[in-house]
Amino acid sequence: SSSANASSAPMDAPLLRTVLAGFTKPYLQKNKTAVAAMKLIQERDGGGPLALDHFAFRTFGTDGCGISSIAQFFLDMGYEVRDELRFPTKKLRALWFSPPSHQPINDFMQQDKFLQGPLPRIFISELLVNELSSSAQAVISKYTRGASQLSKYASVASALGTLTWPLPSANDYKILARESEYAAWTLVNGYALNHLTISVHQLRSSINKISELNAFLQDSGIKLNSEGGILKVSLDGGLLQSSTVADSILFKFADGDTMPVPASYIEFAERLVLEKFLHLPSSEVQEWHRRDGFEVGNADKIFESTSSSQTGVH
Ligand code: OOG
Ligand code: NI
Repeated sequence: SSSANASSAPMDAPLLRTVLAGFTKPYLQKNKTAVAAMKLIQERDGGGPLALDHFAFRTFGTDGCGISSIAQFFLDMGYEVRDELRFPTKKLRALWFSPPSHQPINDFMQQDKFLQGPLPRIFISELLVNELSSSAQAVISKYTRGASQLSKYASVASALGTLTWPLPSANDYKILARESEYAAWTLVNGYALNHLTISVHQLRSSINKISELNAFLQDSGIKLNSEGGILKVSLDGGLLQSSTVADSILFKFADGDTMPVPASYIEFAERLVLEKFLHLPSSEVQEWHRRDGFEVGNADKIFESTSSSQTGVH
């Protein structure tokens, strides 16, 4: 048929691959710990490419700046919306999106051959802005109102490492930080890649078990998020996650003030083979034979990777 169908976008769509790589460029420039962890893992694992489990973004759920703004690019590229996750205490909700196919794209990030493997899932959260205090809402809307008409360029802004709203003031940042560290993070980082996640079970050495990987990273001096314990395990036992503590970077605010703010972090996920596929020889196990999706209990603790309780920066 000649009708346009986003969900049948070609698997080798160069735009998707190039934009995914583009999201990682500002991330790799800003986040020393993420880069250090990736290098350590790659060297320890024999130098092969690292497969990616998912990319994550944060948004303000108001004025058209929420999940849908950055999700649109992925939907147009053939991603499909999957489950909603809710975090009432943090006043957040999230959606995750599955890639157009589980086929490996072997030349993903081909320039440096650093990241290859299956297309990553996408995890996008949004702050339920209308549940915040009126003072926090007033601060957020100062920025999101003007950015509303730019929301279709969220992915452009992310890949190019820019905000869609004016440079925030230090005072506005502080007002938000008191009430929601997620809000403060989003004000200064915008649509920046919040983290990418290494697919632990796709590694080839003994660090393809997340407990081994965590020990290796900690022995190498990488600080991991300790909220609720280093290792986060889903209720069904099939999704195991850990993450670093976000680096702090010096942010120059609109009024000239400079303050350290949390940037991004890196996550690690091991997905176990589902019970009904345990009979398969390991050489035949595909990504879709494993525990898919996300887990509220894990995610709730992983969000803390950028919080002052983990970074120690108040
Ligand atoms: C997302 C935290 C949740 C996961 O994989 O469950 C998460 C965030 O920090 O924005 O990444
Ligand atoms: Ni994640």
